[in-house]
Amino acid sequence: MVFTKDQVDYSLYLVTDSTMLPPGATLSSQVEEGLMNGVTLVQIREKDCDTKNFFHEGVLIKKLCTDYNVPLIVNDRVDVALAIRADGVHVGQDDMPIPVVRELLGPDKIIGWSVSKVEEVEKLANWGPGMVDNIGIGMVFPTQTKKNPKKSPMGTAGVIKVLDALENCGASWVKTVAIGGLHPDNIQRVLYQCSSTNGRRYLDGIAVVSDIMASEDAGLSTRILRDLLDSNSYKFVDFGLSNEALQVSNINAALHQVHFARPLVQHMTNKVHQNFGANVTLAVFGSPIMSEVVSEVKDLSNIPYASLLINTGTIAPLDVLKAAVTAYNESKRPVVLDPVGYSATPTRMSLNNDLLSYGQFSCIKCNASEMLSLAELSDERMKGVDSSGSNINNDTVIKATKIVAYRYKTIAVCTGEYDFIANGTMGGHYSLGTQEIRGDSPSIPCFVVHGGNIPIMGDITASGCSLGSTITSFLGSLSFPNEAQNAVIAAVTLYKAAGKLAASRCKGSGSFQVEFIDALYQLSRENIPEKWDVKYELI
Ligand code: 3NM
Ligand code: MG
Repeated sequence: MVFTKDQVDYSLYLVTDSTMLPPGATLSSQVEEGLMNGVTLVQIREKDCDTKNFFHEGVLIKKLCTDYNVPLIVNDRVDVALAIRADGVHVGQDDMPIPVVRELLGPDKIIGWSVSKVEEVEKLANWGPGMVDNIGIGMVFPTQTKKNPKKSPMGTAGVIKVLDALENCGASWVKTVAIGGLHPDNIQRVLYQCSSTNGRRYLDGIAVVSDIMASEDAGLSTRILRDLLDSNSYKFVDFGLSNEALQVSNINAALHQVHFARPLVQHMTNKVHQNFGANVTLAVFGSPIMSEVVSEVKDLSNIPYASLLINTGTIAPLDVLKAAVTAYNESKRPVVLDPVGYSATPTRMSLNNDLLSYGQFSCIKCNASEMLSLAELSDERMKGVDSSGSNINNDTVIKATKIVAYRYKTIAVCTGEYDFIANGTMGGHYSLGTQEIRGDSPSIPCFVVHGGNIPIMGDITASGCSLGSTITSFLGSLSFPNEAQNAVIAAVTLYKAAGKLAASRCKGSGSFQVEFIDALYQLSRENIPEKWDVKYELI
């Protein structure tokens, strides 16, 4: 069988490594288990094999692949690929130059290249079609498989940069797989999060080594990966906790639902926010817990209606935050991020970027200057602009909010005189390849919540942070899919209404704090949103 390039299915790409085989397995037996259960492309990658053995193993694997009608790629060794009549070659950045590989293999063979940087994409785009057919984008996450790696993990954000570069360079012919540390617990998130910003390009597949090669049951491991790839839907929050729960279709119902569920809201937040945030949470029917202990995150995340707020104002250790996000993601409970001072220092930026690459967030809430930085739209002029003195125009803020929502597949909330809420979750759907265009950042829904400025909000500490507590309470209470957007709108609207009421009653910033808790308490219990002097609408 000779494969034409456009017939290749990149969805589940198995890369071999015979140094990690479990007892009783051989290279061939593991590959065959993979082929029987959904592997669509095989690469022999044997770093410690002499030429004779590489050739003989190659002949065996080539025969297997032919039996299963799957193309075979050889890593590095153009000579071995030619000798065993493989379908192509994969090379890294430090291997034989691509134009030479192409010359040796001829125009019809498949050539793959390991890529991690935008410059490398520009290079392959300059070569034009007919040179590189596919790229392995990696390493995405840390891995034990690649000994002495020359690059560090790029996270999903790094993959997105490469996909964007392919779009910007017009390299539409290049197929993409992500590689490095990919396993059942993260592949759906990778497929879901990794799309180009213009919405045209998704990964064509994933490549794995250890998940299959080191598995005691390679067939089962492959099947699990295959099913996750094919499901096309990442349920990162599992609603449906109780039959008694209300369908949350408006603010009134959302408030009823928080009242009913009394969600546990775990805070990993800054010291200034802790006390006020706990009181705000209680006022909106939530049950706050302030804990930054790794050993209990799993237990807390398993409590019904648990939700997590991460606020990076006082920076907790990254490993604690990562453990918490991982636990809540695994328990399929909501996680909200408040990236306080995102671009203020490189430390904060890299911590937040790490979190965003290693987890899935249901909501990201921040002020306009943080949102612009997250969206990479801010320039020097905007540095240091805080939420209160903001002079950034609303169109730019809306654009940034939508970019962030879309990039992180989340609900992005940007606070200010007008609060903007953009929903980039796409219902949890993902797909492979470029054929299906699921919308881009300008096309996602965006709402505005307005009711006038409340300047005194800026005169007390932790008022922004405690909106995070409120949103997290509302999200934690949910029981039905597709309600998250409404819950976030309800939380933001309630918060603004309480702010206005408190501002009308207080004597100064001290009594505003007290009046604000009272107002939240009162408005949640009365639950008559029609009477609030705050509106929201789709823009
Ligand atoms: N190439 P595992 S990472 C072979 O970044 C390889 O280019 C990488 O192994 C790259 O699936 C990698 O066991 C190893 O993590 C991937
Ligand atoms: Mg190599």
